[in-house]
Amino acid sequence: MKNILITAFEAFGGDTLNPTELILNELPESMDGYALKKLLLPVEYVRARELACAACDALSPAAVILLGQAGGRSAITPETRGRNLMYARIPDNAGYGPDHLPLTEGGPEYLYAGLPVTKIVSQLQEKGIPAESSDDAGTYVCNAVLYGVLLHVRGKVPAGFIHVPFIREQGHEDLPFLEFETIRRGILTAVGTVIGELKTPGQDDGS
Ligand code: PCA
Repeated sequence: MKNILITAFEAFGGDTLNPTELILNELPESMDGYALKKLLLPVEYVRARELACAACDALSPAAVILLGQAGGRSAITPETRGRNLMYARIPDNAGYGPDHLPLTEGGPEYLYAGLPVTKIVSQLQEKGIPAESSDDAGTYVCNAVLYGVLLHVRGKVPAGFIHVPFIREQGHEDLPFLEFETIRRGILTAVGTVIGELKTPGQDDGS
């Protein structure tokens, strides 16, 4: 069975949970003939990138789906690109707080995700799940892993990142959130979209 690597993050920034960790635990072990290989990443610039790239080498996945939380957003947002920039508003969980440094010296400013972002968004919206594409994965650890993995796989493996909002249980009452069940259904749908694209590339995406 071919592998799909799916990563999520631990809690950070004063939160005691990260919705992506809960979602990772809820995903099935396999879907539609693909083994879903789950990896929980620390919210640390250096180690998260290293661990994600090492998993790509070890698993030779057919696709890589990276998940992270974007507090304050109100929709599930597949990212179109990663940026060669680290800026930490708060230090990462290892205490590292880079202030406008490149992720990879001399690397391209942007690397573009290989997942079918437009199709994921439309399939989520068809199910009534709030979704929109994003071209700004931030400058924190999520972007670092996205950029690092895209650089590592060099276009040979479709890889990308999906940010999800807070969930109610996190108690950020003044900020947007989605119900956990909505996000869980959304990520399952997105994984299904990626698998569909692997099986029949380029169908019904207008190309
Ligand atoms: N979100 C952070 C890092 C970990 C996470 O879930 C980010 O957007 O960079």
